[in-house]
Amino acid sequence: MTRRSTLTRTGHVLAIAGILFSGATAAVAAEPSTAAPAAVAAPDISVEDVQAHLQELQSIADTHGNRAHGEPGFKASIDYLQGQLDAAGFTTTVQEFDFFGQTGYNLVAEWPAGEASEVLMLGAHLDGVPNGPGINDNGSGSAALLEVALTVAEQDLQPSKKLRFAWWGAEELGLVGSTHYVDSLSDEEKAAITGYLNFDMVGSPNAGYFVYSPDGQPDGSAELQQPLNDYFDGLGVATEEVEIGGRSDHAAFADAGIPTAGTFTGAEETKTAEQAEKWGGTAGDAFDPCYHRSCDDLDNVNTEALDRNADAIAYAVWTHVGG
Ligand code: DPN
Ligand code: ZN
Repeated sequence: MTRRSTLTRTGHVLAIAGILFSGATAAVAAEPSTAAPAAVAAPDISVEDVQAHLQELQSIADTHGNRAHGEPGFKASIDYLQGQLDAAGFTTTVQEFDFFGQTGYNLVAEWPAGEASEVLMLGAHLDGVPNGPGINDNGSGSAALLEVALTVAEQDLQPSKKLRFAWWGAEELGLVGSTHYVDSLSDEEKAAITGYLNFDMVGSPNAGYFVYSPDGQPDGSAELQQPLNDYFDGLGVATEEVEIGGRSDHAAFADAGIPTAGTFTGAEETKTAEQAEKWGGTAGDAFDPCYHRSCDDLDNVNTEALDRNADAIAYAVWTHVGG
């Protein structure tokens, strides 16, 4: 795995320098297992299956040059996920929007079982920046969420609410797809969404274990967040709360008054000595030295972080809507 200690900023429109980290929420000795804590019968998501989706996204980027908004590699990424979800029995919709003279796409997949009056939504942005394959940012969140959705289907989960998964377009250009989606909902449809969980960068090579701060951002929800925290607590992995503000796709939901939560393993910020002590990895290096760079490829993923986050997503789904 290639790791570089310097970071070339790439002029993306989402400056993330304003991210604030607040104190540790737990600090317990790490344990090797990633099995879910016993109380909820959530499945252990196969990280090999998540990696297989990442391989597909990498090969799409290899074929088309990238997976960015308006480029054929983005639409090919949408087609790959939609094919998987359709075959598993999801009801899928591709929502088109126009941005910068190019057609953008959101993929929405609803699981047919479950009471329709209440909806739990989970999302990840599927687009990358133009100059790389975008495997950690955000193939990681996209692939983890896809595998959780496929596991919902495999287990034929009968949830207590509708489960709706979404993969957003044009996040890298200013949260365009997710904002378009929320704007397209009626007041009634917005009111039916009881929460939105966001997964953006969950396999950073020099990983940190960040959970969205319920207090530090508009409409952060402690109740929605809780199972994600509980999952890491159960593994004995310390987490820190992070205030992501308007820097990922939960923002449009938060603006609409919908409770939000999520996880994150870090971008271009530097890991401190204290963080390396509790999480391993390299103090003084970025969490993701390849953030927005051409080296954000298959080698730029921490398998353990990806595995833990995929399992945490499943644990949150099964805790919130039963199984
Ligand atoms: N929004 C991410 C990106 O796509 O560049 C970076 C990021 C993700 C920042 C999650 C904070 C939290
Ligand atoms: Zn990005």
